[in-house]
Amino acid sequence: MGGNSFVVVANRLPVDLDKDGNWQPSPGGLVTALSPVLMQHQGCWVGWPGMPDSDLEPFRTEDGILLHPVSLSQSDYELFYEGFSNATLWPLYHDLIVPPEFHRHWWEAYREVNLKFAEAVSNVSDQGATVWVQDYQLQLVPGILRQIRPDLKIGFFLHIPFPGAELYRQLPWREEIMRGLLGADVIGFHSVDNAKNFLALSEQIAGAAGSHIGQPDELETSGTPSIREITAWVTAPDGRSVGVAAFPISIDSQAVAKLAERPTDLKARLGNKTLILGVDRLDYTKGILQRLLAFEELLASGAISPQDVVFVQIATPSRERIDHYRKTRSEVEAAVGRINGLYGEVGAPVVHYIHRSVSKDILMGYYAAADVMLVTPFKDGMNLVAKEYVACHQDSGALVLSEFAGAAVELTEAYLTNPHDLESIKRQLHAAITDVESDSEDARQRMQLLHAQVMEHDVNLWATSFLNSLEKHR
Ligand code: ADQ
Repeated sequence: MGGNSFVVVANRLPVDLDKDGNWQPSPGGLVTALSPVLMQHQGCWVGWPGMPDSDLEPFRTEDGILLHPVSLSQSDYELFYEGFSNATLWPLYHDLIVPPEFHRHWWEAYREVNLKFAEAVSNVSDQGATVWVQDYQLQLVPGILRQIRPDLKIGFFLHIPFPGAELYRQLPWREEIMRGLLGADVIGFHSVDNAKNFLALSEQIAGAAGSHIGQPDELETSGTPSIREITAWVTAPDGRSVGVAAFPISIDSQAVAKLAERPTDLKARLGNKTLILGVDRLDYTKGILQRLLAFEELLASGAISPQDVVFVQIATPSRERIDHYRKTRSEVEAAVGRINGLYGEVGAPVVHYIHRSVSKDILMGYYAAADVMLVTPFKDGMNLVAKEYVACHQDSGALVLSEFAGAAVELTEAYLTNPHDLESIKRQLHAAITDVESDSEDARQRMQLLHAQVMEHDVNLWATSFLNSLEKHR
């Protein structure tokens, strides 16, 4: 029992089992963000190891992080993870890009699995330990822990957007989830807008529960992206005050920039053309098809030529059993085939499509070589890919970035675009290509500003700011 004074709990452990049976660090925003923090704090990570019905003992990563596996059954995986987390909450929190499904048996599984995670955390946490709960899959964990372990300091961070109250109120279990979140001492979001959405909703729902928001005006004064203090307080139904604030997540900027220094022959292998890059999980929120269509229309109009440009899209397989993900993959792959059929030559495709995960050093080589990075989500909590690209470029290249990515709040010097408007993507992509091809001074200055922003505001600042707020609050 106990033994750990700092515990991170997330749906997944930060490792994957490879085909030789060895644990490898896994890709994904959360892992990228938290690994350096845990190594620094000698912390313990509670999570699911990634395969159903496994019964594993705690073990350590090569970096020395202690991992406590939580066992999920095949049915938990289907109902809690694929169902409620990824087919109910994910689309609801991303502004209904596809319709969320509401099923009572998925909700039951979500509650049971959250209870299982909370019990696992309770078992490994010392008296008075700090527990940092991560993301939308575990929103009931703070509330359960508050009941069974009132001695703990509990933080919660949401990695995806928090929608407006009008959308959120569709959720049949909205009050239970709000009460679950309000079990935390501090609740963190990527942006002030997300925090405001949460405050508005907790006012409506907490009103029903007989509590109120304190000092909501403080949010108004915190509109700068770098603010990392408690910005508002909510009085939870049990009378505790809960801090609510924006903590924009970031990357291990120095480490990323260093990896990008290694020379690659990628540009030469691609015929020294202007290289346009996309890197995403293959998810319908990421707008991969839209950017391909914009690229196709620019080729069709003759604004760009297959002799001069090449597009590489790296898309990690994701949630492949869920219908909307299958559909997105088919649409993307059909577009890649069509564009290459029309504009590619034998031995020289105009779109290169990689549908697998790649190692960090190879990925950084792509970022470093890319002249234009295309990041076009319809909605994204933050988007670390945009920040990784910027860390790899001191004063070269260009970032085309969706206004609807959380990163757009900080990366204001990017070529901002509305991914719902194909003409807007075409315009900004074309401007970015033209500017880098002409080595424009303006593009260089823009990248310098972006680079400075990301180098200064790194993941360590994000984590220490959140943890300091949690410490202060108690
Ligand atoms: P994601 O939706 O996974 O994260 P993102 O923030 O872009 O999106 O993070 C993806 C991470 O995976 C990046 O670090 C990237 O390098 C890596 N990656 C992507 N494709 C890869 C590939 N083919 N091979 C190897 N690595 C790959 C969620 C939210 C985001 C939020 C993060 C962190 O949806 O909005 O920014 O959490 O909070």
